[in-house]
Amino acid sequence: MELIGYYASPFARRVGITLHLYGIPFTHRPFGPRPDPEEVRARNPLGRIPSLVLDSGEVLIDSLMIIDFLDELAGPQRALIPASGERRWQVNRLVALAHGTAEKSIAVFYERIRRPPSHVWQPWLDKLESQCLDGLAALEAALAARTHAGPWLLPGDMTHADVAAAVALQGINFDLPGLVPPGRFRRLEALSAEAAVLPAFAAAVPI
Ligand SMILES: N[C@@H](CCC(=O)N[C@@H](CS)C(=O)NCC(=O)O)C(=O)O
Repeated sequence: MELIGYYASPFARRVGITLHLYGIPFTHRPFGPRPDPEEVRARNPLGRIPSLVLDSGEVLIDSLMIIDFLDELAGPQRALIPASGERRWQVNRLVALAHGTAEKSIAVFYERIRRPPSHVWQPWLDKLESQCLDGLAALEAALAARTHAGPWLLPGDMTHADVAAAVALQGINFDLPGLVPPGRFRRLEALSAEAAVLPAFAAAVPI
């Protein structure tokens, strides 16, 4: 199995971390859409990362769909989300929030870095940045509302929601230094620090 996409992408990184957490062997091909457009487009007609190339040669695209596939491969005992029930939609609810926050952060990144300064529309950039911060604030509020002990968003073991939340915050701090002042989302920072020391996170660091 081959994972296409560098870990500076929060979407590729979450897939890489999930593969490591599940103990699924894979080869990482750290291509990116800008330095390696042909390599990326050869696996994904949309020219985006991540893609997962299966041993059969079949290619899966989009981190959410890839992780859904990996959950089945890992099986119900190891999957970071139950197959059904309330906890499943609670995990997905929080993943959507964290994943959406990461999407907004990438939109900010493209506005700031890729667009010529003369073509940046500041009110649009301001809106994207505040959507990004609002997403983080909602995750922080979810952590503040917990009635259970432990570092994670939901009671018990770490779920996809925690991985997605940690990846979103770490990705924002990597791509957009200064956007989030340290201490602003201290519960989320604590969750992120807890996740960052796990071998799966350490094996998939953005460069
Ligand atoms: N919904 C997709 C988003 C993937 C995505 O936007 N990847 C970015 C890198 S972080 C990309 O490849 N952008 C290039 C482009 O859209 O042209 C997923 O979850 O995998």
